[in-house]
Amino acid sequence: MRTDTGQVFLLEDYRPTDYDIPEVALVFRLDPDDTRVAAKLTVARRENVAADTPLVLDGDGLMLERLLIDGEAVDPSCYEATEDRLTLRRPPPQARFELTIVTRIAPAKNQALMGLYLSNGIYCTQCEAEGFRRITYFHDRPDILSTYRVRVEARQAEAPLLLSNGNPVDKGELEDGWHYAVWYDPFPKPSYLFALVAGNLSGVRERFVTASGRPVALGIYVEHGKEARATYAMDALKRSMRWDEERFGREYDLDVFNIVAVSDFNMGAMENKGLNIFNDKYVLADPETATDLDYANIEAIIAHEYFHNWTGNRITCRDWFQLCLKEGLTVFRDHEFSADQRSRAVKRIAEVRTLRAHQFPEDQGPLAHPVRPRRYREINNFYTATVYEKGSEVVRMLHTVLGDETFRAAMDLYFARHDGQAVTIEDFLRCFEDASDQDLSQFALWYHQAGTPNVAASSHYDAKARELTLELEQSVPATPSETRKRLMHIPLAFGLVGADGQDMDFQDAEGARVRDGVIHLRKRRQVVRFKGVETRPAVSLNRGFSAPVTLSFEMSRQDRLFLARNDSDLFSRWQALNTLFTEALIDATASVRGGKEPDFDPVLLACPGEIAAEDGLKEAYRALALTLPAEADIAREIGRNIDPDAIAAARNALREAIAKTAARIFEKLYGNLTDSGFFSPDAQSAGRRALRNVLLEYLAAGAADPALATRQFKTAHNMTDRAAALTVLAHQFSRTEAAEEALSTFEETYRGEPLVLDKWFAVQALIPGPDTLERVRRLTGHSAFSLTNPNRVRSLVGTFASSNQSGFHRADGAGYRLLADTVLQLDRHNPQVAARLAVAFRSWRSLEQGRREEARKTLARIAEEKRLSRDLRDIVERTLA
Ligand code: B3K
Ligand code: ZN
Repeated sequence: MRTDTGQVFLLEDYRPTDYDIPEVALVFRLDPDDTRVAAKLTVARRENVAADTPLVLDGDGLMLERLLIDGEAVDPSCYEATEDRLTLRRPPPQARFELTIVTRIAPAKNQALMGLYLSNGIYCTQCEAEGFRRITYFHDRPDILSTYRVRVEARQAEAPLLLSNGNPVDKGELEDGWHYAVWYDPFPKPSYLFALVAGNLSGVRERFVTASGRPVALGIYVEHGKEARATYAMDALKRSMRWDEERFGREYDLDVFNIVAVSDFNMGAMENKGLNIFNDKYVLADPETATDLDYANIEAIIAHEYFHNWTGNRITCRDWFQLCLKEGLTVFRDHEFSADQRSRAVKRIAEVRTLRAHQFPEDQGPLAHPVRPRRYREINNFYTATVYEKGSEVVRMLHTVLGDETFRAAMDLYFARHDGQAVTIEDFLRCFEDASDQDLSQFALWYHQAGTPNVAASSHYDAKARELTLELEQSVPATPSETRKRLMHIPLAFGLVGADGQDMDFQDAEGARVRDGVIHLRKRRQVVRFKGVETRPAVSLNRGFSAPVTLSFEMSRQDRLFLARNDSDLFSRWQALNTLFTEALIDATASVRGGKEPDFDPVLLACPGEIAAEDGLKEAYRALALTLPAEADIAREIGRNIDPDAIAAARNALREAIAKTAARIFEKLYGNLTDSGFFSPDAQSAGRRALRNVLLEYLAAGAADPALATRQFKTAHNMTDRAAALTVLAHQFSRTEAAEEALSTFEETYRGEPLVLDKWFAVQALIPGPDTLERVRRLTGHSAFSLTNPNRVRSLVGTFASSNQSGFHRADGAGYRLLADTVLQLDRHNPQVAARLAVAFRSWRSLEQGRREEARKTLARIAEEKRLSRDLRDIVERTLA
């Protein structure tokens, strides 16, 4: 375990290294307990650096066996090697020399899953952010770009497949049943993109011809017998490659592109040059074992990692403060890809829901940080929703502000100007300034300033003057270590919706008739006047969620209902309905806490039935419109003194009231959407299933018995429908015989399918109510559960802590204690996953007093532990601060 030295890294301290390492040659002799790594580094002293300047390389848990300079053993008095550092006190006088470092490592003992480790008998690596230093001593930082030649030697029987980055250049047999392969990657890259895979895997292979006619051999490697489950990922890969050529003019650059799926992985996937390594959850899919959500995630993540080849790999980050340079931009690119492949409005709504569920609470709590942070103790804790999702929103705003053509020109300039370099957010923004001739210094605050801005808006219509006035005011709340905030540039897309539901014309500043547009809010207060507005419109603001802000728009209920029924911008239409639901749920929560029965506006209760039957809308869209805000969404909107039980009661009451109001429509539609038995993962078919399953949830809420859900569970032809029925049974009929029976049938059926059992764990972790804690505790003893597999840990304990509001936030604090126990146990072998789990505490201050105190005590107990990893200590101390 890495010890916590309390060291803080600051952006302003950046300086280049004294020595560069332009070339790396690695030789691995693989053994589970004793792998030998020989690294030959070409070391080049930079200009103006004194000849006797020491060379200091990073390590992490390393054991040095030999050290040579230009082939000669180095005298022990000339260097010092510790587990985490190699210091060459007096490097040779020549400006360029060859340093050979031999280390020994034990992949089988590596449970942190960083560096070289074994997953189910497969050797694999994870080097981002600082895992390469667990393999050999190196300048393990992203501004050191090197070409890599990698020779992998292994026992033929143990590892018939030997992969690394770049192109294959040689292979052959060795003595005693060993063999080898040599790979060369001509594109200089940072060490975090190094990868090696060796094992007994089976491949799905295809060929892709790039726009300029270059053939690329594609391979996706999975466990034997699972080949058929990789075909969807292969299809998604080919579509991604084509899309990047068409939308961004980016072609693939090596002769091969390989993807390997492994079962023990700390996150979703990794974009290593030419050799992406994936959590198998994001590769493997067939109708029997994967849901539509799994298919959509696979498509998005395959695309994301592939897109990194240009945004991240060809152009990389100067230092880890610039993480959003590759992540925010690449998320934007994968969002656009999915929007083009599926429905744009549906995709946008899903993105915004994710942003609000993950990034908003981060931005509003103790872990808030700018999209480009200025300090960190442990960089792995900064792979956050802010860097990724808000980072993507910022790129989307650049697109909104500059328009499609200029945006593309700026991206082209970025690729042309910085190919092969390690750069900063400033370099990136300069391309947009140069391509547009605009000053983006105020816009740049989106990168530098934490916190979710609030925009307060109100409108007034003057019938006589036929003028609409829109008053806008922005404010950015204080966040940790930043109390004074500067005014931001907030691009708000809008439209004026007339009585017929169509967008109305108005006169712009130059007197031209226009229909919709973007307001650029740059001052604290701004008044915008629209002239020539014939009748009073309903104002649709922040269309498409053009800016990631919270919007408080003073608007009559009538107008909001009107927009919920008529707005031509489908995102804003969804938003209007969602706001109405949220307001109703906040009121209902107050009623429950006051001991009163919640009651709801019948007009609102009728909306879901109307939308469900609106044929002009895609099924996937209707499904989203019918989905009530989650308990966590309601809690976030309430903001303080939160009582999760009252929220759950209010939400159940609204669901039931809607179910009663629309019962006939829902029943009929559910019947019409009956599954044909033929499965296709395409967006339209998935949309039909999504709508049908939302309807099932309502119908179950209005029903006295679980018959309908049981029937769907028993007759389902695919995992989407089966898992949805299981969820309804387990959550809405919890602890009934029907629910328990379905759970045990499911367990029986999928005994040998770890990824499906993850769904089974997660469904149970989400059963509402205080008793679920006992169930979760019991399930940690299940034979399929393991603390060393991140997917298992996340599906059971992670799901419980991050998403079961009434279960985790049990009033007696037992949920918090369970999480603390798990986190502490996990921290001993996998700090990254432990720290990630502990993030579930981040909103503790907004709880009601009793729970707040329980959460505080539990956090304090973790903080008191002496032997915490740097990862976990960083999260816990910032959360408590
Ligand atoms: N770049 C990796 C994430 C690495 C996380 C390291 N803690 C996957 C991705 O964002 O594409
Ligand atoms: Zn990424």
